[in-house]
Amino acid sequence: VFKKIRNEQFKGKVVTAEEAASWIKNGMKLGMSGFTRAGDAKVIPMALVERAKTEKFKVDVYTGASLGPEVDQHMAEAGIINKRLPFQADKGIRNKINADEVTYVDQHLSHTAEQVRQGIVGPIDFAIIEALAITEDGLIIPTTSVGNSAIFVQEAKHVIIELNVSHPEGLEGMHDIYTPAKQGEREPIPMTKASDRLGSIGIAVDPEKVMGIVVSTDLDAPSTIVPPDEETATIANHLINFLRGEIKAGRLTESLAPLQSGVGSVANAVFAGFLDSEFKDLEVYSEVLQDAVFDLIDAGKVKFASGCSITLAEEKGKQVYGELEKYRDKLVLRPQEISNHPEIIRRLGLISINTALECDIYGNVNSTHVSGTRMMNGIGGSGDFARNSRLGIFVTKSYAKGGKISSIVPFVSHVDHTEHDVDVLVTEQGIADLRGLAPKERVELIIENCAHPDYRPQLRAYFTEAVAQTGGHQTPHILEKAFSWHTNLAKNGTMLEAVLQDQK
Ligand code: 0RQ
Repeated sequence: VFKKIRNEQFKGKVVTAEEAASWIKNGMKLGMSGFTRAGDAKVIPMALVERAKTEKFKVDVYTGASLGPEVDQHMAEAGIINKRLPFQADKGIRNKINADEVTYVDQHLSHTAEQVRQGIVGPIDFAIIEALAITEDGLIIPTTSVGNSAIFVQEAKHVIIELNVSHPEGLEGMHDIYTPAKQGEREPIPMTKASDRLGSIGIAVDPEKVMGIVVSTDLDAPSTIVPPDEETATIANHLINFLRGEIKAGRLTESLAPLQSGVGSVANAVFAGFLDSEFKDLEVYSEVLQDAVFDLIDAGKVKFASGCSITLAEEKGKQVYGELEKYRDKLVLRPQEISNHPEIIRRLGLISINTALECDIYGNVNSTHVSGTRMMNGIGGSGDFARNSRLGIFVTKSYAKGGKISSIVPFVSHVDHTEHDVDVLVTEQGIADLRGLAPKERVELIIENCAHPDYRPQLRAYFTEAVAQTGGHQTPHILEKAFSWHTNLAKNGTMLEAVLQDQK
């Protein structure tokens, strides 16, 4: 342990998780490390869960993104989370959110740091940060993610460090911590390439603010990603053919442009699809680096990857962390306000690929709310990227739940990405390039290329009726029918007209 605490001012601060947890009082606001199950503080949350057995209290939990089971399952189920932001992806907390037991702020991931800096989110009582080491200069070296840790440490009243001795030492040097000044006093972010380094290898902290250091050996919970299936592989193929067209049109070269992909099975499958492509010298400028990114590095397809966290399935994690040296000069981990910063996304001209739950005939996308009301995970970084990238691409299967749900609907039941932010839509059926098209021009393209064949006739019928009824307004809708597909699903268990007719 003392090899990892390399600054004298920190050495006397080691305490137990129980002691650190006892400092946390009812009503406090915690800024915790962790992004998509990577780099979370783990033992202090579990000590809080233990305390909840004999004491009633609630805290607000702010993080980088979704956390592993310690917080988003166990703390949630213990009933000690009052408010949570900006992203989650666990059934335990999702159920509490949708049962009105946890208040959830679903936020663009680049926005949290700005709101912490302004004191809108906060003031933060404790930053609880997992660390690999504390350097001679007193820098906190993060572990497998950076998330919002730097801004939490900067703005919190007190800091607790979870020194995790199980992570590989080779992670040191992979982080690039750059924190913009407050708005109004800010310089341009000095980045012109995905591989640029802007800051220091760790998070600067006033030693006076560090109340304790808790030693931990718990590893990150592995990602639960499922391997590509036939349909997600087909989605990847459509997308790759589309990118070939962009090269032919002279808008891209074989090294494309820096790539971003969202979290989840579809997004990972799309990246896996690049393995068999002719594209080369690719760069990744993303937030989560999932398994497929490392496969692409191994295959020599990706020459550099910038992210904010590394989230791997169990086997892939063993391989990557077992030979970290191999990836050292090809990787950098940044704070999420940099990985997701609109200024950088626009400057680098990213190709961004994120996942929709549903999309409507005009191109609006819902990524977060099942049937308009129930929270799934959250918008995450998808909005940061979609709006500001060169190409905002959304992928989804054309149907869900065995065909009872069409992913293409007349009107999305919740809007995360407006028709202005969605350039290209891809399903296993095909691809719709919506760029430069007016709403009515997009309709047939989306129906013919992306909707499941079973649903095409009823989508066309809706549009025809909407045009007739409005006399061809800019965006024709029949307001009393716009959500009829969702109400049919709720009442009768399917959106499919043919089945509904049979039921009658
Ligand atoms: O349900 O798990 O019960 O089978 O939704 O769908 O097809 O497995 O896809 O794992 O990629 O998740 C949008 C949720 C997709 C995710 C979403 C049901 C479907 C299945 C999952 P089951 P799939 P994925 C980077 C950027 C938003 C945040 C984001 C997500 C389950 O990708 O949260 O992109 N994205 N952030 O059956 C009802 C529909 C449905 C539906 C699918 N129309 N109605 N249920 N499902 N379509 C991440 C960060 O920023 C951190």
